[in-house]
Amino acid sequence: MAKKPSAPAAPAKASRTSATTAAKAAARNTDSGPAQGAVDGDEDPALQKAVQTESAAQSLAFNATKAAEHGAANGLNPPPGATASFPSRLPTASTLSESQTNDKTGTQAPEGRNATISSLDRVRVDSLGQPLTTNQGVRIADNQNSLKAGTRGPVLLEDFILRDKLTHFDHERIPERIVHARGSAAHGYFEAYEALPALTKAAPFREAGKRTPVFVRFSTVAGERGSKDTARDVRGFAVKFYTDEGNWDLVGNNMPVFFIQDAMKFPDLVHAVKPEPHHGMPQAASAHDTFWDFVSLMPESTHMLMWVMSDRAIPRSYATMQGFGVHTYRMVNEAGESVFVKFHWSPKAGTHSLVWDEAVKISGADPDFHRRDLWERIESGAFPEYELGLQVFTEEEAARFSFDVLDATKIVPEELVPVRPVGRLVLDRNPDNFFAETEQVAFCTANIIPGLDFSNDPLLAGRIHSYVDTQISRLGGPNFHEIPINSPIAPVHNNQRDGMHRQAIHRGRVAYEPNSLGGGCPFQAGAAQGFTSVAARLQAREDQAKVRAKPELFAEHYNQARLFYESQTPPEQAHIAAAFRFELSKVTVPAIRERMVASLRNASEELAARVAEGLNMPLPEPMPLAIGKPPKPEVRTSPALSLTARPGDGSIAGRKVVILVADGVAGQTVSTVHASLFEQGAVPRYAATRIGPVATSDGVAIQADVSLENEPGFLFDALALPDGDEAIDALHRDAHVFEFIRDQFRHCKPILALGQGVRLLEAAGLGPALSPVPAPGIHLATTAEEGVRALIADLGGPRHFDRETDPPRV
Ligand code: HDE
Repeated sequence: MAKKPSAPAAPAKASRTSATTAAKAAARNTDSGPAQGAVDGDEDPALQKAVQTESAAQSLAFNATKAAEHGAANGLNPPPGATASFPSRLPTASTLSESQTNDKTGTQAPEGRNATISSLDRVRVDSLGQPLTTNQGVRIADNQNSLKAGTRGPVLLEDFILRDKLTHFDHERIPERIVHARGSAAHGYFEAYEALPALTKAAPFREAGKRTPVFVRFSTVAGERGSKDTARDVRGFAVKFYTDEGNWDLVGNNMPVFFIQDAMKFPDLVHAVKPEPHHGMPQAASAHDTFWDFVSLMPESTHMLMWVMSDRAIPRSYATMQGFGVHTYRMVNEAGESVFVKFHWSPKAGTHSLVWDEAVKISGADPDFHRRDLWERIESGAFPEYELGLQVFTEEEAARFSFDVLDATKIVPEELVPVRPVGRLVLDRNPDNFFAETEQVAFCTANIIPGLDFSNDPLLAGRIHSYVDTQISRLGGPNFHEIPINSPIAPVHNNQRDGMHRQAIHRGRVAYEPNSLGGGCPFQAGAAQGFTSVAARLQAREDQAKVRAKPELFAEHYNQARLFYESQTPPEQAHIAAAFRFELSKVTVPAIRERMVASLRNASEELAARVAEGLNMPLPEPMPLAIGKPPKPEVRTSPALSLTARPGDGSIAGRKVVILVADGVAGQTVSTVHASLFEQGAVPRYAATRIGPVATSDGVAIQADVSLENEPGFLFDALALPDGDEAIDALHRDAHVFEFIRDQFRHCKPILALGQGVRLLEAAGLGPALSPVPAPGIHLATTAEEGVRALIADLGGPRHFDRETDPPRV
C-alpha cells in the first residue's frame, strides 16, 4: 500500500553521516545522480523517492516478457506485463509538491484511477440562481451593451466581455459528419436475457438481466445537418455500449445490406448520392442523375436498391424500424472459440412506415418529424424498445452457403439461420444538450471489446480505419475520446499523451512501456484479461497472396435482390415499383434510366416491366451478368423480409390522433374519444380553424391545441371527425378539413366519423368509399365508446393498403 509522503525533512544534524547528506543533496537534482544507488538514511521525501525508485528499477532487472513477444504462441496468448510494487506513492509522483493542496489543484490523483471517466454528472451544469459570468468566471455586470467611449462613441477594443462572447460564438459550429449528418439520439440501456458463455465472453452478455448503458443515434445518410427527416434514405442505427470492459460501438443501419462490397468504392458512392457538386442539388435525395449513373454501373448495388426503394426507407418512426449490424462479425468465448454472428434489432412496436406522398408532405410541414417523435415518445414515457437477435453460424457452415458472408450486399436468410433473441434495448432518456451529446458523439466500428471480433469483410476493414480518422478533423484532434459523451465508464490507462484539448492530467513521469520507474504500470493485460484477435481463419491457399481482387461469389449480384422483391406483399411490391419509377423519372439522362431498368431485369422481369411501363419506355435488353453460372440460392422467398412480418405488440403508444372540432361540437363524445386514446398512451389533439376554446353543444369544455393551418392532417396517424350539426357546417367551410380527410384516406390511415361526421367524408369525395360498406379503416360510429374501440384496434396495426390505387383516386 502507498504511504502518505512525510513532511519536509528537518535541517541536517552534525551526527548524520555525510553520505546521507550527500544522498539527500543528490536526490534534489534533476540532471545527474551518484554512481551508487541512494542510501536509505532517513525519511527525507526526496531521498525516499530516490531510494524507492532505485529499488523498483532493480526489481525489474530485465524485460521479463520480451521473449514472449515473439512467435505464434504469444500471438495466441500474450502474457500480462511485469510490475513492481513500491512501499509508498512517492516514486511514481510527478512531483514531491503534490502534497500541497488548494481549491484548484485538489489533492493527488486517486491511486490507480483516471478521474476523467465516470458518469456524465461530473460535467453537468445547471445555472439556476447563478449570476452570468465570462468563460473565466468573471461576473458580468451588463449583458446588454458593449463598452463605448460615450453613449454614442466607438466600441472599445478593451471590451474583453464582448470579445469573450463573440469569439466563442464565432466558433460555435464544427464540421458536420460527411455522411449521416442529420440525426437524433437518446440514452438508454441494453439488458441481456441470459448469459451466453458458449458464444461470447463479451461484457454485456455475461449474466441474465445485466444492464449496460447505451447511447443510440439514428440518422439519415445523404442530407446535410439541417435536412429533412423523412427523405427516402437509409437510416443509421448506431449503438454505443458503455460496457464495463470498454466501449463497444455497433454502427449499423436499418437495412441489413449495403450498396458496395469494398471500402475502395465508398467515396465514389457518397460523391454520387450527395448533392451534385456544380449546383449543390438536390438535398437529401437519391433521385438524381449522378446517383443512378453510379449504381446502374455497379450491379452489386441492386439488392440494396430494393431495400432503399421499399418502404423501409421512409420509416414512420425510429421506434418502428429494424436495425442491423450489416457485416458478419465474430463472437469469441472464454476458451477462445469463435463463431460468425450477424446482429439484428427488432422494434417492439413493430415495423411501420410512411407512404411516399405522406413523406414528401411531412418534409415540408415538419422537417423534424422523426426527431420530434423520438423526443416526444421518451418525454411521455413511451420508451422505444428493440430486441437484439443474433444469427450465429460457424465458418464451416458459411463456406457452404451459396453466397459469401464477407459480402456486405448479402443477407443470411432467416430460413437458413434463425434469429436468436438475446436481449432488449430501451431508450429512456433524452440528451440534456443536443450539441454536447448528439453532435459530439463519435461512433467507431473499431470500438469492440473482448468477446467480439471482426470478419474479413473488406467494407468493414475500411470502416475500422475511417471513423477514427473522420473524428480527428470533425472534433478537432486526437483527444475526442475524452469528450464526456465518448468517454467509457471502464477505466482508461495508457501512455498516450498530449494533443489538442487534452483533459487528463497524468501523474508521474512515465509515459512509456516497458518501464521500471512507474513500476511497470500501466502493464499489458495479457490474454486472460485483454483483447486478443481471433487467429484461426479458414483460408484457401491462393488467399495468402497479396491481391487487389474480390472472391468469386461476390460476382453474383441478383439472387438476393430477387429474394427481397419476391418476399414482399403485393402493396410492398407496388411501392417498390413506384419508387423506382419516381426516382428514375427524375433522372435527366434517358440512357441512365435504360441502364437501370436493364439491370432490374436480372432481378425481376415483373418489376422491370412495371418500372418501364411507369416510365413510358420500351424494355431494354437485360444487362450482362458478371458471373458465368450463378449459384442456386437456398431459399426463394423469405417472409421475414416483409414489413408485415413484424406487426409489433399492437400498442398505440406514441401514435398521434387528430380530432377535428368547431363550435357546436358534441363535446362529450369527442372528449371520451380523447380520454380513451390518452389512457392508451396515444397522443390525441383537438384541431380547429383557430387554436383556443371551442363552444360545445353540451357545455363540455374543450380547447383546440392545434390549428388546421399549423399542423396539417398528414402529420397524424389517424383522424376523428366529430358529431354535431353546427360543428360539421363550420368545418365544411374550412377547406383544410377536406385536405385532412383526403390525405388520411390516400395514406391508408384510420378515419373515425362520429355521428354526423360522416357528412364531411361525403363532402370530401369519399362517398364511393362508404358504400355498400365503408372501406377498410373507415369507422362510422354512433357512440364514442364504439368508435374509439374500433379506432384503437386499428391504430396499432398496419395501414389499409387495400384502399390504395395508383394513381390515387382521392
Ligand atoms: Fe459509415 N461513416 N462508412 N457506414 N456510418 C460515418 O463517421 C464510412 C457504412 C454508418 O450516428 C462517418 O462519424 C466508410 C456502412 C452510420 O454518428 C464516416 C464506409 C454502414 C454512421 C463513415 C462506411 C455505415 C456512419 C461519418 C465504407 C452500415 C453514423 C461521420 C467503408 C453498417 C454514426 C462519422 C453516427 C458514419 C465512413 C460504410 C453506417 C465518414 C468509409 C456499411 C450509422 O467515418
